[in-house]
Amino acid sequence: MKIKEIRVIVTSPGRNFVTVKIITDEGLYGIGDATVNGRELAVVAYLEEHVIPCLIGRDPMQIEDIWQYLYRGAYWRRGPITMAAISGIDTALWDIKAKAANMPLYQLLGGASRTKIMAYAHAQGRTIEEVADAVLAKKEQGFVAIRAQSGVPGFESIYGIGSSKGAKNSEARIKNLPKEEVWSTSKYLRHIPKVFERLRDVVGWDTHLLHDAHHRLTPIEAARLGKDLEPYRLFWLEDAVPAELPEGYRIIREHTTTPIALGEVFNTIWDARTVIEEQLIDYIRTTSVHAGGVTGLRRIFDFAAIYHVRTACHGPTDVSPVAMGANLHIDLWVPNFGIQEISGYREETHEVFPHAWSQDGGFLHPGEAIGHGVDIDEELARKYPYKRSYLPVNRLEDGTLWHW
Ligand code: KDG
Ligand code: MG
Repeated sequence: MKIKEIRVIVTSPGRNFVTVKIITDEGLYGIGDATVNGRELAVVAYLEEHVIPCLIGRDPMQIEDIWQYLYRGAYWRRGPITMAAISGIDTALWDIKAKAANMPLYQLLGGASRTKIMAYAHAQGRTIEEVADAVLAKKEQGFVAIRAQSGVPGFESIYGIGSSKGAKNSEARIKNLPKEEVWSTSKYLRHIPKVFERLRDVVGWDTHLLHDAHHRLTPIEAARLGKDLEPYRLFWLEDAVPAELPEGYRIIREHTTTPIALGEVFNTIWDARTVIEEQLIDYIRTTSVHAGGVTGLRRIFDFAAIYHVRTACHGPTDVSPVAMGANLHIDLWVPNFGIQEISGYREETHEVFPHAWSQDGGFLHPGEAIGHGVDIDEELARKYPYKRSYLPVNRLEDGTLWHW
């Protein structure tokens, strides 16, 4: 079998997605997600100009060799753009291999280790009562794990969820440039423990509660927040501190027993090494789309297992249903599974990416279709042209640029 053609499909059914489609001379094809939110076309150029010409005519069964060729062979290793391109190719190749083997991908990985995949949903609100209502609504839908995000009094936006009141007619929105938000860590730190105190009152103790600090704290601030949240027994505190300095997580660990999750912006096992090896985190949140496909993710998760770190694939709306499908096969197999995020997709996204994976209340399953079970309707995809779009940026009250 040989790789005959590779297409890069850019579509925007509600938001932008970059999808790789690898077609073989025997008619089998596979697809992979290569989306980097806000920098999509950089991955398209990387694939079209530098990756695809090297792969035509190769044996698609040699997944590991192709991975190493694209990773080591480029000399310029790692980074989100390179790794998303490798991820898209790798996921499509695993799709082809599983189809050729006539089995669902999870069987090829070693078979199912569980019958269903626990997922967590997002709940957010501007006020504590709005958050409480949103959490109860998710519980009602059958979720046993819920991430709760709250507005901070005095600020218009609800951080970390990508949209906010007042953004609609802002100058940035009109010019299609990044929206600017305002942030105060001290106000946030005072407010969040009150949110979780109330949430425990309304939701009880059987629902797992999670919180995402979205990289906004320093290590000592994160340590204090973890400590203040201990009475509410969080499932985890996510992305407390940017992990460019992984050693910073030692400070958090020394001060709190609140479990720590990290890794949605990691691209390789090297990014994850220190925090896993030193047992500074409890959950590793890498996904197939940003950390090197099925090959990269499997390697990270196996490494994490040695250190009692459990898995928690990132699953926001910008991780496409294709990567979601691949992640779910890994989730079903991986021995050290923890949880899977799902923030939900718009109807048109589901239509462009028909998938075998399914949701039953707060639990997911990859399905029994051969391959990873996700396809792309290319004709429909053409109806949703790419629109430049950015994540917001964040400033402190004095104008200093901060982490978003
Ligand atoms: O593209 C950025 C989003 O994926 C991110 O902001 C979502 O933090 C996120 C999460 O935990 O889902
Ligand atoms: Mg996050």
